[in-house]
Amino acid sequence: MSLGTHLESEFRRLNLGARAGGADAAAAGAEPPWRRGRLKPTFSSPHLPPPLPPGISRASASIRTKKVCTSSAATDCVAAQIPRSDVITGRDDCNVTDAIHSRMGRGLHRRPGHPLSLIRAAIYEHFDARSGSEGSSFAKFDDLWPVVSAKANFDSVLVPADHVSRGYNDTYYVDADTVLRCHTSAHQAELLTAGERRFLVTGDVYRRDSIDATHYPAFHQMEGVRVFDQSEWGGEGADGTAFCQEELRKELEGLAKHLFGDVEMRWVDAYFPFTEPSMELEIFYQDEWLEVLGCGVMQPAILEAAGVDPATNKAWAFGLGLERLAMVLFGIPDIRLFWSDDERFTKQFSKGAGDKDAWRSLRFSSFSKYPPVFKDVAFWLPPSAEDGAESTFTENNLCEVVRAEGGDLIEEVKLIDEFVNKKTGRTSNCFRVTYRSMERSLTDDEINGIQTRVRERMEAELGVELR
Ligand code: FA5
Ligand code: MG
Repeated sequence: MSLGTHLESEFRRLNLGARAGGADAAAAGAEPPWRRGRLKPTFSSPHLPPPLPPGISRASASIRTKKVCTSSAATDCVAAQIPRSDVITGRDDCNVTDAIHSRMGRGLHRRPGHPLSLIRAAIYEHFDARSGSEGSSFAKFDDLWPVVSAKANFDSVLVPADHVSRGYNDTYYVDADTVLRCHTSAHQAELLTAGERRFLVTGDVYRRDSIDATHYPAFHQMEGVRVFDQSEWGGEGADGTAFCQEELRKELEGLAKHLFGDVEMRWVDAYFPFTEPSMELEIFYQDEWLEVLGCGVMQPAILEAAGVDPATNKAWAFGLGLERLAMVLFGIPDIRLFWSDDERFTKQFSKGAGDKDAWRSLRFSSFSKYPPVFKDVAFWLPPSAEDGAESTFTENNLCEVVRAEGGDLIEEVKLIDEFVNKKTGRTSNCFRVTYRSMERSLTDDEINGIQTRVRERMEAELGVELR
């Protein structure tokens, strides 16, 4: 699959990878042009860094976290640990918001008795057991600083200069050269260069994204990398890439079995700039296929730039979504719950704190389902969005505005209608915003107030004409 096709088809899911085959690819390829036209940066002048050869970032080389959250009380761990001015500069080349800053530094994946920490430990258990039998263990990193150079996040893993993920529409930039990492792959190159050959990196990552039950703009990934030398795949004549891919497949199927026992899953061909071949693993959950991880055989150029001879070494790499796996493992229905301080949620998992086997039996039981409130907003796109030029209106920008006003009360933002007025040629969209609290009933006044502010900001900031 060409990268061009990738750019057209993959924006909605905001993946660094795109499916290379199967029914989903056909569906994605059928995306109408007005959707493609939305793939524009937020800022009129995005000042993207020029393409650079793969290498190690200045910023990410020094990023072992000094400010660490170890408390199990959520309120002790708020973002005060990362000064606002470190990530919100007020300049044009910064698009980090207060809503995002408020998620930083929470350390959910390290917090005892949090589901993300429990699943992290359960995954470690799998890799520790594997390496025990092989005599060499996986190094584990879970405190690498999430603010990295654009070079580490993109260039060091060969993301092309024109790749959609680099845009301000998709990634949070602190400045033109510095981003909130959008994947843990940002640390591959520096760790390989530092001599690591088997490692796991767990951390919070950030993406401007759509809003629904399985997407959140701050989430957690675990990266895994393992390098093999040619003695392991049988020397010169043998196919090291095929060997590596097979090892990877077995490793991840073994992990899925360790976590879930028998679960319905499938492999889907994928594209990532940093692996070839590439695959994604999906698990059948709540009547749908849920993508839980991307992986593949590392591009030789990444090894080479890190001082590892690609002629005699091959590596696999994977990046898995911890929330998605924890949703399946514990039966958590909505990704917002991971951020909840409601004791009816946190207490269900805190008993896992000192018990290494607790994850095997813990299941989330819904404490209550409060009614949703639906609000539709219909508008004409700004003319720029229609002629394919850079536009202030994109779905990600809309989601950012909605989230800024509604926070975690927003359950979903979904396009429900779109048409072109034949006379004027203008395009109309209608989005449905679903409001629902995980913790209480909402009042009409409260939601009307939020929706009014959303509408005002849509006109003022996104250039749309409300209908
Ligand atoms: C990546 O991020 C690649 N870096 C993964 C990778 C690593 C591939 C190494 C090859 C080698 P992707 O964009 O598909 O790929 O994200 C990986 C996983 O993160 C997804 O499968 C999903 O489980 C999770 N994820 C992605 N976006 C979100 C989101 N907005 N909210 C929650 N989870 C998400
Ligand atoms: Mg993906």
